[in-house]
This record gives sequence, C-alpha cells and structure tokens, in this order.
Amino acid sequence: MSEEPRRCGFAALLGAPNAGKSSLVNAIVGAKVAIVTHKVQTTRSLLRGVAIRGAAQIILVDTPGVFAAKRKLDRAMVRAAFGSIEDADAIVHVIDAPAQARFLEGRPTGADARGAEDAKAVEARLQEAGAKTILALNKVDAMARPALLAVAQALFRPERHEAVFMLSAKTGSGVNDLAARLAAQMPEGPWLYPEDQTADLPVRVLAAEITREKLMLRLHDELPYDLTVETESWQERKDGSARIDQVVYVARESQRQIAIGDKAAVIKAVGKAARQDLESLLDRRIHLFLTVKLREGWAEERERFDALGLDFDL
Ligand SMILES: Nc1nc2c(ncn2[C@@H]2O[C@H](COP(=O)(O)OP(=O)(O)OP(=O)(O)O)[C@@H](O)[C@H]2O)c(=O)[nH]1
Ligand SMILES: [Mg+2]
Repeated sequence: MSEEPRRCGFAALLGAPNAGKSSLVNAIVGAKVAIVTHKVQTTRSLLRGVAIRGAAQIILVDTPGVFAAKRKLDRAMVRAAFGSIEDADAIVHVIDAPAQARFLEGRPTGADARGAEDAKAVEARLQEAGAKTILALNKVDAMARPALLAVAQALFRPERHEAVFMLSAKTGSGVNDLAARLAAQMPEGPWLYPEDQTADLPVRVLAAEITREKLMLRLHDELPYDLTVETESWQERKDGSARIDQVVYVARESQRQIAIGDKAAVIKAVGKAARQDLESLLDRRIHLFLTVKLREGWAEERERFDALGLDFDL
C-alpha cells in the first residue's frame, strides 16, 4: 500500500430495471456479489459490494430498479433505491444504452419504452434531490458507435452530470475508468471493511438469493415476481462441507406445481445450479436441500419486508 491517505465512501448505483446495475457492481468488485437475470426487478433490496482501487475502498450500493410501482413490495423497493442516495459520496445513474438508442431512433420495443420512461423518472427524482450524478451508459458491447454518441448527446446535461462513462459490465470495457473516478471521489477516511471482504450481505441471504436467481432464470414470466427464498438452516459438517436447507415460498398452489416441475425436474435443476454457484463462491462442498411451500399474500407480510431490509410502513 502506498503512502497515500486512505479513502472510503459510498457509491450508489441507480437506474431503470434491467439497466445492468447488479452486473456493474459485480464487474467493479470483480466477484459475483449480486444476482443478475435477463428479467426486470431482479434486485429486491439494497446490497453492498466492496471494491478496492489503490488507497480507496468503494462501497457500491446496488439498488432495485426504479419503475412506476403499484404493489406494496414494489413501492418499498423503489423507496429503498432513492433512500440510498442520502449517504452516497457518488451517485451513478446506470443506463441501458442500446435500449435508449432504439427509443431515440423511434423503434423501441415495449420494454425499451418503459425503460426510457423509468430512466427519465430517475433523473427527475435525482434532480429534485439536488444530487449531481455520473452517467454510466452500459451495454456498449451491444450497439454501434454512432448510436452510442447519439444517446450520450441526448442524455448528458453538464449542469446535472459530473461525468459520463461508456462501458460494458459484460466485457469489462470502460469499467476501470468508472472505478477510478469513483475512487477519486471517495472522501479521506479509514476503510470500513476488511481488505478481503467483497460483499456486505449475510451469507445465508446471499445463498438464498442465488437460488432465487436460478429460479428466475428457469421459470416463465409471471411466476418469479411472486416467489421468495429463505435459508432455514445452515449446518457445518465435520468433513468441511455444509448442509443448507432453503424454502422456496410461492403465492399459489398452481405456482407450487410449476416451481417443482414434472417429476421435480425444475427444482432439481435449480438446486444443482445453485449448489454449483455456492460451491465456487464459498470454495467448499455444499449439500443444498430445497422445499417449495405455499404462502399466500407473502408480498404483503411484514416479516418478508423485514427480511429484505425494506420498510413495510410506507
Ligand atoms: N450485452 C450486455 N448485457 C448486459 C450488460 N450488463 C448487463 N447486461 C444484461 O442485462 C440484464 C440485466 O442485468 P442486471 O445486472 O440484472 O440488471 P439490473 O439493473 O441489476 O436489474 P434489476 O435488478 O432487475 O433492476 C442481464 O441479462 C445482463 O446479463 C452489458 O454490459 N452488456
Ligand atoms: Mg439488479
């Protein structure tokens, strides 16, 4: 470590659903700390990834996507996202640049149009809060250069944005430039986490999130938003392995059948994929047991909100 004084602070990543916030957190941290899927509303609560660049420790706050929310759980998620800007030393607005480009060119898909609306809403709220932000135009690997420049031109406002970065969380292109900028923006102060810690999330919760990711990736569109996963028990074994028991909660009996699958094919495949991820993350043998249970109205239950660190009493 150099003689430079240490720095440490918070960088909040906000944006529309699916913009790539969690992917970007993982790319900057250099490890998988946040789950990623192609579906919107993957992230449900605030998650902190910890990255080090030179003398700076950057605590990256991943947030749920911001969208016009109706359900109570969704509203709590959006509220949590904006709550994260209060303590932030840097705010990054992550944009799905190819989707914005299609929107600008007048040929958006339904999702593109929603994403563009949501990105606008994020800008409006940040402006209201008087917060200057860094624009991160993500997914540049999936678009042509002229389209990217058009997006930058359309969105960048010098009076609102401190900088604009064009990057790809997928290929890593441009990610280090953003990280260097964030590092420079962190205030002087002691590091808040040990050097080898990459996430601030209890490992039980992370394990449950990984299973939820595998379910989301596997199930058809409606179901994933109604399910939740909890780690019920974690037993250390003498041989160095661990036995983890998790419950997948669904909202309806029909969903229970779907989550289990014909001859339990779905839940078996999900369990296998989750176990493989967990084993490489924790670098040890894992025995994972999944049970699917019915729990009606879980999205309105106080305990679910508490477990996610969300505010029930809006
Ligand atoms: N081509 C490309 N795809 C990306 C990139 N970054 C993210 N994605 C994809 O975009 C999708 C959404 O990524 P996430 O990281 O889950 O997005 P998010 O903003 O955290 O989404 P929510 O948590 O639902 O708000 C996934 O399918 C990613 O693989 C990128 O740089 N390039
Ligand atoms: Mg996310």
